[in-house]
Amino acid sequence: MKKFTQRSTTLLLAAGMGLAAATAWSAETLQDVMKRRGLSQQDLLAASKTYVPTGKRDDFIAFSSGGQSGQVIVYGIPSMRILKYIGVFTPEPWQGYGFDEESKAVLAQGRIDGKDITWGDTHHPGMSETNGEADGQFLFINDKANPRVAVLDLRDFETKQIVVNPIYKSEHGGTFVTPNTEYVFEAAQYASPLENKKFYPLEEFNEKYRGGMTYWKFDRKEGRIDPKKSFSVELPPYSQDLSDAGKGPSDGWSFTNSFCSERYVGGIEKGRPPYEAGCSAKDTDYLHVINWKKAAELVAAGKAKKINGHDVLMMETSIKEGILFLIPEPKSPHGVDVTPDGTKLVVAGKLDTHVSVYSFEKIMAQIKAGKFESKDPYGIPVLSMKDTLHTQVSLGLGPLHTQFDSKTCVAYTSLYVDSQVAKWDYCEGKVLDKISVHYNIGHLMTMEGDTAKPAGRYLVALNKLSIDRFNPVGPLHPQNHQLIDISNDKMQLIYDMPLPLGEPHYVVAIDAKKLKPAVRYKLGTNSRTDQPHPAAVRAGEEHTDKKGNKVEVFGSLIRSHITPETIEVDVGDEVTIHLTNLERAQDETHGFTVSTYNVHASVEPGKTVTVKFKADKEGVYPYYCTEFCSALHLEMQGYLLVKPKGWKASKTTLAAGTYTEAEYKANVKKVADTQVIIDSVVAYITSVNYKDFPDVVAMVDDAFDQLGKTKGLKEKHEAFAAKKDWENATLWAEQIWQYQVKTADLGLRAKTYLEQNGAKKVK
Ligand code: CUK
Ligand code: CUA
Repeated sequence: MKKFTQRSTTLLLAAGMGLAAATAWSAETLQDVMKRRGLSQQDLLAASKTYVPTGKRDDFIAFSSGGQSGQVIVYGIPSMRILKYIGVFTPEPWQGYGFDEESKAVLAQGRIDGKDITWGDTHHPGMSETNGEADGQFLFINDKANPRVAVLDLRDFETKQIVVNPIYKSEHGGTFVTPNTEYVFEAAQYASPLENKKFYPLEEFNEKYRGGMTYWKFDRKEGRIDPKKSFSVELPPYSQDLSDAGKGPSDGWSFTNSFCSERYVGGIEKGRPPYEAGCSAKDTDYLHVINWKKAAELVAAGKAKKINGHDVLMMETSIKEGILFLIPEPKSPHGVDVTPDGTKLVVAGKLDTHVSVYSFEKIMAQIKAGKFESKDPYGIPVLSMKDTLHTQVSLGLGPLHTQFDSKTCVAYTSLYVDSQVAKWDYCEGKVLDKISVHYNIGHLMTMEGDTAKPAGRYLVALNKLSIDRFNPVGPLHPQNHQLIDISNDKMQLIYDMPLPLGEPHYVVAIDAKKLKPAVRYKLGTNSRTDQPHPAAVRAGEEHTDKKGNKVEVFGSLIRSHITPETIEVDVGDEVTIHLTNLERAQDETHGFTVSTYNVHASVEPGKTVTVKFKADKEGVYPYYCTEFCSALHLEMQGYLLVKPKGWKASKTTLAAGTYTEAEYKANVKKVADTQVIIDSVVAYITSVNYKDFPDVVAMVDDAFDQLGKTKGLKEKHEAFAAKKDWENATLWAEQIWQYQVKTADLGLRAKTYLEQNGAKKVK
């Protein structure tokens, strides 16, 4: 230990005096590297389009579904560097998600029929919008397997809420938002009886099984979905699929595809043709066109029926009130995407080579004129496909999803079977360019490409197979997100990114400048409710309460100690530990765990987190900080002592250390030397325009916070020294130095930042 601290002083001195190692330059030229690595001009061009130099940031931030991991993956574009995994439907240990009480409460909202469901099949992230444009405030994502929707707040990139769909057993067409995020859509997928736990045999499929479309009311002020103000529209058992919200002229309407409108129920085991045959036998399926604004009014007027306590507008009512229509669409469609100007909708039929572009104006004209070509078996008016189409364009095999460019009329459609992206003009109806991807593309995504104002520039192809793209890692391959430059007439493939967490069906991206995430919480925040945590403490307020067999610790974390450092309980006690991270410094997260009790918390600056467990095993259990937060991180430790029944202590004093006057004096000198460094760093910082750098101002604030903690400690060690208590004198002097190290660490970080970012001398 001694050795280490002396070395640290030397390091601090060296850094403080600007003796940092000089940068070594390689003598290799670009040509050398090209030759050595076998790269072409085209490769270099691609590399220079995606490379983000150290210290620089990406232009766009992507939120990808984590597929079967039930998480969200955040990455930067164009570098494709992964920035974060966010636990949503699934526990995520690093962030303590599912291991602390606050996040367990979020996961518990997603329980179904009283049971925990700790995985999710996430498909479609959706960003909140204001006037049809991505606003960077909230993210929504759906769980196809267990019909749920989650709300994430982009101030801290945390999951805040999970809502369970009250009437479906599966869903898919979510989460799509209305232009001002009034509602978040969730469409059913595999039809089932809407009443919970109702059994009907498949023979009653047509009569008793139903699909639907749910409109979750989003309360932006609260940052939460309001289930009481949410409603659904009952739909036929047609396997509703992807959806989109109207915008501009079509605002107030929603569009939902369907497949298997044949209402086939399979039975391969009984010798019946399988679903795949029965669900694609007819040439067309139905596009559902719903006036959600009017539907909301009808629900408000009491015209809905309560099913499982949830407002459902029954088909009969929707037909009578004229808010629900169907339009035939080509065979087994997948995506439906409304153009940025809201005048057209693009439908891709998986088993057709065409994309069909419908005109919203024509749809409205037909509805107004009451011109319906027929009715479906449930009495829903069916509009003529021919009379509502704007154009059809033959793009290739297996068109799935469509996204839009910042250039007018330009769209990109994924071709699953062809393994290509087609660039085409949806106004003129012609193909502009095609590029191969690897392989079998599902969704594709352009920057803010499903908003009213797409940002263009890049496209990400989300491929289902990666076969030969990456180093083999066993039979389960990574997914392949390919980045394509779309700023020119010809598309250029510039990067392959393996994603190893699950099948990310869809991803959305936003201009990074629109995101304004916080760097710390207000001291004592429960990050899952955004409310002050009732068990938060400030420095000096830490305490432990014991009532009967309940032990409640109100503790704190700060570099580099946990308060308290000993927790004594009796076997069988229920232990609750609340911890507040008192740090203000950026990125000074502390983690917390207790050996073998399956608890973990990530406590970011300002956050208060609770872990809870029953101390049902007598013994000694170390607890510690799980984030390497400082030079003395390993010493950020403590003991949970679980005493056996009827335990009586035989010794009452702790073993004394052996310290000498010389050691005390050495510590006092170390403190004085370090203060010289701190003073010189402070002199440098205040000699330049550091106040023009907000990040530095935060670091300087934090540095002084740490230094402030030395107050009164000098008097303390001197008083012990006067009594020749060398242990206490030495250790309190050491503690001053510990605070100094943290101060100097921050100060030096600030100094380096200023030097590298062109700080200027001030008078
Ligand atoms: S779906 Cu998977 S490729 Cu869930 Cu949007 Cu199309
Ligand atoms: Cu705190 Cu390690």
